[in-house]
Amino acid sequence: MDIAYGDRIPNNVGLSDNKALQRALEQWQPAFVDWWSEMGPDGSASLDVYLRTAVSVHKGGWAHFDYVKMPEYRWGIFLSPAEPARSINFGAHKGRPAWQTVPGEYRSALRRIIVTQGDTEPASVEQQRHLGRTAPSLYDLRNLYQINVEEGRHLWAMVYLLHAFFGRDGREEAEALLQRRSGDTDNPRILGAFNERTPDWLSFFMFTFFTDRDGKFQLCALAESGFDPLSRTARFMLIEEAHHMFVGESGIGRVIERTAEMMGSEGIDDPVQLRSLGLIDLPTLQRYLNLHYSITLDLFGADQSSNAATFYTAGLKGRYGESKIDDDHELHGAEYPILDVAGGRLVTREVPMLSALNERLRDDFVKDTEAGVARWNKLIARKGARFALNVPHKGFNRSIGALAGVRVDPAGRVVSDSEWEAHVADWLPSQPDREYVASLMGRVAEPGRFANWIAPPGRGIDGKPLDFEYVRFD
Ligand code: BYC
Ligand code: FE
Ligand code: FE
Repeated sequence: MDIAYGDRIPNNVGLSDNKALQRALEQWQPAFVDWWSEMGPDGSASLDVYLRTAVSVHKGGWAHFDYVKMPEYRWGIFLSPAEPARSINFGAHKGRPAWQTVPGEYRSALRRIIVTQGDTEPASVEQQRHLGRTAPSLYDLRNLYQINVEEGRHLWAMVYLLHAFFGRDGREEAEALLQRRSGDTDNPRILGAFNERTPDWLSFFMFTFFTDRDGKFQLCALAESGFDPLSRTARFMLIEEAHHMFVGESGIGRVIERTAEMMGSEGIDDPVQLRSLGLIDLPTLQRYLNLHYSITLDLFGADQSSNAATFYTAGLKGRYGESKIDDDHELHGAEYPILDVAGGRLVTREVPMLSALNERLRDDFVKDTEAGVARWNKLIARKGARFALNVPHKGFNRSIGALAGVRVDPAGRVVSDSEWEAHVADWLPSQPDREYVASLMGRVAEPGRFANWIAPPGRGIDGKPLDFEYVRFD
């Protein structure tokens, strides 16, 4: 089905044929707009931003670029095309036709997954709302806003599922999604990482590299769902997610380029000297990496989780690449290694794979992350700098799962509290690191100009030159 752009809510789900649903969503819409104006990008309402909007769900020409004022962005409901005769490909219902409505016995589990996913989307917009004030270029400002409107659309995607399939309690959950606030002590967002601050652009790029990548892996697992509307929704969201991770990887890559250039061509390795040149030294970058990596690892949940086993057996949430895995897709008798502490050291222990599916998805994420960090290291080497970034051990700085409360250093050694205290400033961003990075932040709004601490990108957006006016302020 093509996208109905004439409708108040653009959609390809035939909204105009379902008046009750249309009315319910049209009632939620003003609350969303209010939330956006209160918690969305600070001071952005009158700006003209060169944004991409989805106009089709088919491969190739789905994106349309033009200047848009963000409050007028056409947030809508887009599902990837249905696969004819799709069946459930894992769990106890393997081989049966995929569900087009919610199976009664899994209603609350499914709602919980959708609410958890939905909660992260507005949370990230809230976390990023001040960043526009200090964007290092118009190009970067535009990318931030693109991500923000798409995370807003991801919220719409989950709210559609809640309204269309969960009746009154779905509508209540949809309202609550606009009421929780990132970092609020009384009514916080559901998952830890989404209550952290994103105070500067180094954090923002790390967030989009690591935390949006959790989005990728969770959405891939949901794209496998036997509940077809969730699967189709997740598949369309994944197309947007790719750009978010690109912003993170290329953003950090450009910081590295600037610093490694100075290290390689001038032979300056001393962080103090690099800072005096207004650059972000690589040890500082490593500490930010350590923080965002470990916070994001926690997002995958406990290493052993009965929820995860239930989600899988019920056919609601699969593994990454489920249909490409060669096994029984029910995991009878299968085992999987998880980490544990024994005799003051980290050890691995085999447990039933069904209970370890969070760990397995985390490990898939780890591999993807390592490949990205290896690309950064190539960049460093190409500039002739002698430094390598490391992905810390999976047990480092964890707050969820069996290793919560165990002190593990980035190399994977269990350490005492006093050792931790003595070294934590080498491992995680310190107050002086944060102050230094904050001191670099300041809006650069002249087309084609970039802040000193970051290199320009290789090319512009939508084939436009780097000095294109990606955001207009008048
Ligand atoms: N923080 O059995 P467990 C994205 C709770 S990112 C706080 O392991 P489960 C995006 C848990 O709720 C993708 N609490 O949980 C990225 C449970 O609470 P109760 C988001 C946590 O259910 C960037 C208890 O601990 N999508 O899209 O197996 C920008 C026991 O835990 C945390 C999803 O996450 C935490 N980190 O696993 C914008 C997909 N972790 O019941 C967007 C949907 C766990 O004891 N969510 N808890 O009160 C899920 O599949 C699962 O809920 C989780 C948790 C994998 C997150
Ligand atoms: Fe998202
Ligand atoms: Fe995202």
